[in-house]
Amino acid sequence: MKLKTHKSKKLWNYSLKHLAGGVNSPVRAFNAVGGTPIFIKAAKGARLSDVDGNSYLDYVTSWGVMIHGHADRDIQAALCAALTKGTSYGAPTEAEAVLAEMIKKALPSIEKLRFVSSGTEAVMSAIRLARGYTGRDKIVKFTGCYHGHADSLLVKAGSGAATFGAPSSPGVPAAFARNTVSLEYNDIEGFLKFMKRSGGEVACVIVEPIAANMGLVLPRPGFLKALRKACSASGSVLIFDEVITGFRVGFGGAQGLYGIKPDLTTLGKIIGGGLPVGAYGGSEKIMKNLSPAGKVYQAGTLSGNPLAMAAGCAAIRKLSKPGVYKKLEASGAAMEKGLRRIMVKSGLPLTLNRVGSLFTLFFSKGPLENWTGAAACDTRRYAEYFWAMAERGVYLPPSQFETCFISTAHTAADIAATLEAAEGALSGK
Ligand code: KE4
Repeated sequence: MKLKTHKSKKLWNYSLKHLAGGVNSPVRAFNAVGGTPIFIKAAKGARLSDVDGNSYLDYVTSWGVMIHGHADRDIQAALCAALTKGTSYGAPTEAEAVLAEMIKKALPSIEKLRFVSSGTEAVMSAIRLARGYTGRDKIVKFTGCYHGHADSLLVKAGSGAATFGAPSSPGVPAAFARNTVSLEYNDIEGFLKFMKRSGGEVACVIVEPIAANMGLVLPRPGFLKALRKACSASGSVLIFDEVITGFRVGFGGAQGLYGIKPDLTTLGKIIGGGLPVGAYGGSEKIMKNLSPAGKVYQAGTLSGNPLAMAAGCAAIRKLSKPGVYKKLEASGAAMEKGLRRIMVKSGLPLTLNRVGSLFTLFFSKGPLENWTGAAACDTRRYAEYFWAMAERGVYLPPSQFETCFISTAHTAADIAATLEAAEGALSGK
């Protein structure tokens, strides 16, 4: 049935008058799927309600933040308690160190950490720290991985890929981009060849250990190990950007899942329980170079904000309970089993990648192992699928190059309803 969108349309015109591009983050403008962005009024558990009264099963979950579902009772209670004591002091509080200790216990590669207010800020600071620690300027990233909007990372593979990066956005100085090399994700040989030649100039290699910003793309066996070995050999800092995978694919993140110890880790999303938080941390040897102990400067008015710390502690505490990841895996496996049946029945060129509660249905025959593969997807077909699912009460990421997230609030009945919607959406019924 056609979605009622009258109020969303009205609010979209209002927002376009006051907000740049009508949104506070580009993907929300629905450019990749067309149509009017859906304005959300409220959310509870696995469901979103929009301003026109439509209800959806939510697989964006605020881009992976809401692993416990929306308006979680325990997180809300922690926030209400913190709220009575004020909202921001700009001074140390106990809660910051408590949350830091919880994160360290989950991710033993982190001996010291620093909270900031977004994933971008965490990555930007980690890169500066790696450059300050090594005294080198060059950094290596992988095409299709997204690490936030810091200048050093808005860089696409330049001509000849493994030479200079080129800005992927106006405003990023070419001189800046030249210090970033973007290689192909999962291309072990290409990476080793580059590091053999230039590893001594590389301050850090930053990677999404499981890539979730080209749609979900898993590391090939040996890929992460090759990064670890080459960084150790060249004295480059290995940074795992776990803003998405941290506390998502397991309590120990992707580094726990794959048993690879990075030198620095960046975090965000889940650790803030729905409030703005980022974090970066690693070995004492590196972290002691950060101001005020060391000379690498980084600061932030709302870093370690009491409300965000309270929400983050509640969110991580809930994840430490037995059975949480077993439930997420069971939901993910049920989703995968159902989608694979529907994919065969549809006869369409489709590929499904999944790990735990993360999955992406690609409109391409695949396999999907890097950006080259992802870029070949039929994004027009994805856009049709997005709207067909929205009309059936399922809210997917408004881009083929994002990942779906299942929360602990999604029930078996929700998964079944989603599969029924997908069967209809893919068969046009
Ligand atoms: P934020 O600055 O958006 O908190 O985090 C940046 C970031 C860093 N690293 C990874 C691996 C990320 O996925 C992100 C941000 N993720 C996107 C969604 N894929 C945020 C959504 C948006 O940009 O609106």
